[in-house]
Order: sequence, then C-alpha cells, then structure tokens
Amino acid sequence: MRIFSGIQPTGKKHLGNYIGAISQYVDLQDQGDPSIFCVVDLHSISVAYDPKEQRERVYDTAAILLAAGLDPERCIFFRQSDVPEHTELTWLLSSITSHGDLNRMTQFKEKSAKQRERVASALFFYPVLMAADILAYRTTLVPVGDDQRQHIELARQVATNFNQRYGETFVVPDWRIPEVGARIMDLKNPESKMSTTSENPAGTVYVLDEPKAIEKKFKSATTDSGSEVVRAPDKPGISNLVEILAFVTGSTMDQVEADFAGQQYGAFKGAVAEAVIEYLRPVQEKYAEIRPDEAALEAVLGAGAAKAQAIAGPIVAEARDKMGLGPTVG
Ligand code: AQP
Repeated sequence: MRIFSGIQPTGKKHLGNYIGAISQYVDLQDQGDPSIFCVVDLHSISVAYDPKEQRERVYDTAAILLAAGLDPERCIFFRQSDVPEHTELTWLLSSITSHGDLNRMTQFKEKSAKQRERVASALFFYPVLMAADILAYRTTLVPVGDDQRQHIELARQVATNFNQRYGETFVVPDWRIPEVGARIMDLKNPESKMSTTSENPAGTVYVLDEPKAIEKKFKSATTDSGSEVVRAPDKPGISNLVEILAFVTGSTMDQVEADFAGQQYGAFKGAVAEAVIEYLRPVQEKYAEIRPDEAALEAVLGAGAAKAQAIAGPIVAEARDKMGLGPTVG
C-alpha cells in the first residue's frame, strides 16, 4: 500500500484539519510503502496570498505536523514546490482532463463565488494538480476529510483515462475518509464545515489557539433548541460537539451521549472545551519547541523532497515517454 496526502500552508490549521487529516497521517505513517505527506504550497497560491509570508506559513504547517507526531524517519515529508514533477505532471494530465469535469467541482464553485478579486485559473486547475500529486507516486490510498471526496473521484477518473489512452501507467487510488471526524462543522454555523476562510472566526478552533480562546469558542458554540445531548438531523450543533468530544477522548458517540444524558448544554460545552484543550496541549507544547528552528525544518523538508523525487521522477518520465514527448527512450 502506498499512501499520499497533502495539506495547504494557508493560515493556521484548524481542528477540522487536525481531526480529519493530520491525525490520520500520524496513524498511517508506518502503514504505507512508503507513506508520503506533503505541504502543498503550490495549491495555496491558487487564491490570494502574501509571498513575504508564504515560507513562514510552510514552516508553521510543517511544525504542526511534526508536533502532532509525524516522524520524517518513518515517512516521507516534504514541500510540494521542491519536487517539480508535480507541476510537470499537472500539465500532462490536463491534456486528458475535460473542462466539463473541472466545471463540476463544488470547491471551485464555492471558492470562486466567495472571491472578491479576480479568480485565478490556478483555482480551476487545483484538482488537476491534486491528481498529479497523487498519481506521481502511484498512490493506492489517500487519507482526506470528506470535503475532498470529489477531487479524489476526479483523480481516479484521470488515472483511468490516462491508462486507457496511453497504456497502464497510473494506479487508480482509493480514499480513506475517517468514520468519526471526517467533517467537523463550524461552531457558529454548524450547517457548514469548519474552514480556514469562514466568515465568523469564532466558529473555527485553531490548533494553536490559547486555552482561553478555545474555551470561549466552545462556550459560545451555536446549539439547537431542545436540551438533550443527542445527535439528530435537526441538531447539527450538538451533533458536531458529540463527534468532537468522542474523537478527542477516543470514545464513541453513543458513549458520549450516555455520559451526558440529563445534563445541560452549558455543562456539556464546558466539557468539550476542556477535552479539546487537553487534546491539543501536547501538540502546542511540542510546536513551541520545533517552530523556532527554521534551519532544522528546512533540513527535514529538503531530505524528504529528495526521497519524494526519487519516486516521482521515473513515474513522470514514463508518462512523458508514453505520451510521445521528448527523445526516444532506450
Ligand atoms: N472541517 C473539516 N473536517 C474534517 N476535515 C477537514 N479538512 C478540511 N476541513 C475539514 C481536511 O483537511 C485536509 C487539509 O485541507 P486543506 O489543505 O485544504 O487545508 P485548508 O485550506 O486549511 O482547509 P479548509 O479549512 O477546508 O480551507 P478553506 O477555508 O479554503 O475551505 C484535507 O484532507 C481536508 O479534507
């Protein structure tokens, strides 16, 4: 099994990213042959960003992943832009990706609708770059949150199209979406997923938030009418908090409901805040140790890029050759 996943260095990572993606990476790092994780800085330039801060954001994200328990001795961990095969393969794959398929991508529709400035064509191409990230390593399994399902479906389609047109080259990857925590919702607007770009910052809990801020956000979380701590379609706020508490305490959602039967929403929200603070505390402490040493972070990412390129280089060269590009091989 070969595992690959990427995470953007946009802003600060939030609890949804942590539960839906980062914790999966840590759990899976020994299970891949190899497991490959990437800070996808090329994806993040598809929306407005500050070039002066870009490298800092990569270090922030890398340090969060290392603090969470990713071990570069046990997996390959690198920065996307250090391995140019990702961009080359994007162009090759774009030639067999239909415009119509990209037009159907909900993330593009939502993000382009929100954007006030011009919409970059990189945002439209985002799913092709993601397909290239995955296919360049002949990945078999992609751990992601639920919001990335459509992009993985597209990567599967692109691999199939390529293999049919040019001969067996790429592996058609599967996704791994966790049963609990695949879609953590915004605390203020629990009908929408927790997101970096949400309108109300009070709805997003960041991995590096101070305990007081975490407590405030959970205590002011939108709850629903009624008073029972149970999951229900008309109780998205409480359902979300039950899921978060089950995940961070390693319990089940049924158990959380049983534990809080008969208790008030206020007490329940306080308990969720406390559990999340304790869950994130060791990550925050480790982050404070790791983040200042940018030279060490560069060394980790550089060593990872060399290992990643050793895998992607021959695979992308094979795709190029099969497409009739460059000199005859052999
Ligand atoms: N709310 C979420 N619940 C569970 N998993 C989530 N992921 C994102 N949001 C949730 C998963 O996190 C991984 C990394 O996503 P990303 O690199 O796209 O990071 P981001 O830009 O910070 O993610 P956002 O918050 O989703 O950004 P915006 O605001 O741009 O929409 C992915 O595996 C994703 O599924």
